[in-house]
Amino acid sequence: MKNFTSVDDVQDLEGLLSLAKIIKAAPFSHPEKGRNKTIGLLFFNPSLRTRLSTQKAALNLGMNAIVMNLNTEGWSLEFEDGAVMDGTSAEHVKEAAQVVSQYCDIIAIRSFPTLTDKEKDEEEYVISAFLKYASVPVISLEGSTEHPLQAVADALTIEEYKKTDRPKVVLTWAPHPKALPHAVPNSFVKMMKKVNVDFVIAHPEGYSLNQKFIAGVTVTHNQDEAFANADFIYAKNWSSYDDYGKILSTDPSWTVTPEKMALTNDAKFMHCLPVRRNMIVTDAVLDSEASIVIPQANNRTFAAQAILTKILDNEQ
Ligand code: SN0
Repeated sequence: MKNFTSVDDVQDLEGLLSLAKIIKAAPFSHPEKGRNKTIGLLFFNPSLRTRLSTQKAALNLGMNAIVMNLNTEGWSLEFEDGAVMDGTSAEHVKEAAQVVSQYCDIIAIRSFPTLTDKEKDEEEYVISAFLKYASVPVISLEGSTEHPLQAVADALTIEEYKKTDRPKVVLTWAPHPKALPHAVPNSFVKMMKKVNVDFVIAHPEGYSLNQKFIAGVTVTHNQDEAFANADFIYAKNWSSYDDYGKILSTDPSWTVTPEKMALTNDAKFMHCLPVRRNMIVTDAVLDSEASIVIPQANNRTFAAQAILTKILDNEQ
């Protein structure tokens, strides 16, 4: 694997998930693989799990990890080719990406969408610029349209907790006070299309994800109907895609409650975290046996370690 910026970069998903399981059983068995290699983790936005689990994965492989919060500590970067830089941007990504490539063997980047400029977001203008100008592999730590490391951890978690060969998985929209990106649901949808699950998306009207991602997937506006017989409930908020970046609803009837969970086939509750309690999901569900959000977050390390292994080995 050269770069990992999309779920589509995985050629052999079954192989990747098997590798993640092997790594989870023995995370310290290849301490030499990353010797004298450095990963640079560049953040334009906040992070807890992604930062620490990717750093931990790198350390487990004997790599060095250096981290920088570019938004607060770095020079403000210019991304436009040919720009006259007479404004606030001090440095062009062209130099920045080439320079960081000399210090790091892998560059990993988190860059959320603007949620105002759809075109720019869809171009993944930050990650695309690093792909263009960096001379080393690039990993997405959540871009504007995808969060592929999260999706690998999610697939691993479903694999571990499923009770049937083909479980029913429901991705449900849930209310949130802020406008949130589409990256997590987009990558989750891409991933669910690649694994053996019966997959349904439930959301209120106006919250359709980009057709590019959901083509061929069953979508309903009836959450109760979707929850019937579900084995996994994956809750997530996202802002409107059609009315780009807007909050059209905070309808509390979409919050995941014990009553909603009672409609399922004793489903497990999943969320990528951070989660707004009693908005997305009530305390009663999040603190119940049904919730697997903590082991789900733990799998972030093994997903990242599997991806780093593939990149270091230059394997599919
Ligand atoms: C991000 C998102 O893409 O939805 C990161 C998830 C891994 N989530 C948030 O920004 C939540 C912020 C909040 O205020 O709850």
